[in-house]
Amino acid sequence: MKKKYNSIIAITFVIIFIIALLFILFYSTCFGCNPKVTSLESTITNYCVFLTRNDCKDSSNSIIIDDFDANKDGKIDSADTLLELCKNYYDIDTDLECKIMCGCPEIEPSENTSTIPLPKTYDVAIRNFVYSLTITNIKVGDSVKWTNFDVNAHTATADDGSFDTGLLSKGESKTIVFDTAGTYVYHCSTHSWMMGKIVVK
Ligand SMILES: [Cu+2]
Repeated sequence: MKKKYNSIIAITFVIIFIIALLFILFYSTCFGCNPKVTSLESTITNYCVFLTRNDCKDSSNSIIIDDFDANKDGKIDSADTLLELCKNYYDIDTDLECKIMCGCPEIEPSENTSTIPLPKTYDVAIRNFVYSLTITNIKVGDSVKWTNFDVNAHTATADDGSFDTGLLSKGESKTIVFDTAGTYVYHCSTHSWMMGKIVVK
């Protein structure tokens, strides 16, 4: 009776040992599961930190992650950007939502820049001793480009000395940027009767 009891204990231990061994074997080799697939979520979390630090304002979506299972189908996908990966993996529709999920502030930075009009350049031709535009209305940050088409050299020189194209020979041009609002009357330094005006608002 005691001998039978001992053998039952022994068999139980052997079974427990085998089960424990199978567990260890299963988790160490993962039986075909890809560690890259299982670590995607932690990778995204890690890259989120990177995104929040460097890329929240960057709409170019530049962080590339190689070889992860973006579609959760158990297969490794080719290289993708962090935001594409993040959107696929969490079924998120927009870059912004993914950025917010990563901890970026809820502002789409591109909105600010897109509403500011780009600076323009206005052409003023010099022909037959005349500036083609006598009054040029521009905005702060815009530029005026003078081009001389005469054989004689001309300048566009501010009366108050704030700008000067210098002598422009035939075919030469000079661009001046106007960063300060105001009215700028100018003339040609070699032909004082030639006059023009720039109004910067
Ligand atoms: Cu002149």
